[in-house]
Amino acid sequence: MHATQLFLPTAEKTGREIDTVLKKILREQKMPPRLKKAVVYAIFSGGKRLRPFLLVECAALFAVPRKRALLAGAALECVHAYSLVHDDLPAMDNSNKRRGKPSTHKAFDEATAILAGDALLTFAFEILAEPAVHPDPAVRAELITELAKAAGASGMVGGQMLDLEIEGRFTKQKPSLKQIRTMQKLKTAVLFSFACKAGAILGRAPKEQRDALENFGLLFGEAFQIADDLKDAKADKAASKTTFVTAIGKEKAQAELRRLVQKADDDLNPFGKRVAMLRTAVESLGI
Ligand code: GRG
Repeated sequence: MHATQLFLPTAEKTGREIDTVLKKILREQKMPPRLKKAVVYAIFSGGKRLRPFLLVECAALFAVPRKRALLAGAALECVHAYSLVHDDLPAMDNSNKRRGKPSTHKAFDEATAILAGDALLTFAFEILAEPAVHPDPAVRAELITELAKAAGASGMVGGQMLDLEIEGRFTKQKPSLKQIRTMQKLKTAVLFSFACKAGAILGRAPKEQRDALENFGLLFGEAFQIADDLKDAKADKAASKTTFVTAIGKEKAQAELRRLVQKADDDLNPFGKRVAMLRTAVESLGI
């Protein structure tokens, strides 16, 4: 079963709304036709839109107009799509398939895939700078800063670097569990954390609630990564890939997943009944 299967009906509805927003804003973008084709290919190839779903759900807690949350979610999805395009490149994970289809560099070529990734990354910040995201420029600036931090060298890009190191490209030293944990946190969880925090930023949430959602997103992301690794455990072992699961074994990883799910769920307590959907999302990772 896929990690996110349980709460797909609601996530799917948000996903469709995100697709509508992305289609509209991409239609208005001027760029060379081949680049546009590659960007469209990369972003409309069946992603679950999980990060925008979390952003929209968290923003709803503070009565943020849905249109604003969807725009910010679309920006976040652009960053996610870029990361997958670049991750699949021969110099990175060298993956010919993504979501069951040829990866972008296979459907086009390497140079076009690199540029499509670059375009998606920069496009994300262009979207967040739009007044339609929030009338207050200070809120938009905060979203831009936080996304830059989450996606950049101290976040996802840093995590990808650690992943290459752990893979043994530059040294034969065996990675510690702490290093693997840090890598997974940066590579995956920080972007989930941004998703939840962004909802709070858009809603000008009080610090306590914003911190709780930021932490919730981090735990959700860590749990999501372990759930994903558990799903891929057999293939990862065969490919000698180092993940939390291959490092500590399936049983211990399951226990860690349950612990993270419980902690993430606890972070939602201050929000009462309004977080039923988020709770279902969390539970679907660990059951
Ligand atoms: C190249 C800068 C750079 C970063 C790459 C995110 C990432 C870092 C690599 C992707 C490879 C990977 C397996 C990451 C772990 C996180 C993960 C499971 C991503 C897939 O996320 P989903 O399941 O993807 O949300 P969909 O297909 O639904 O969009």
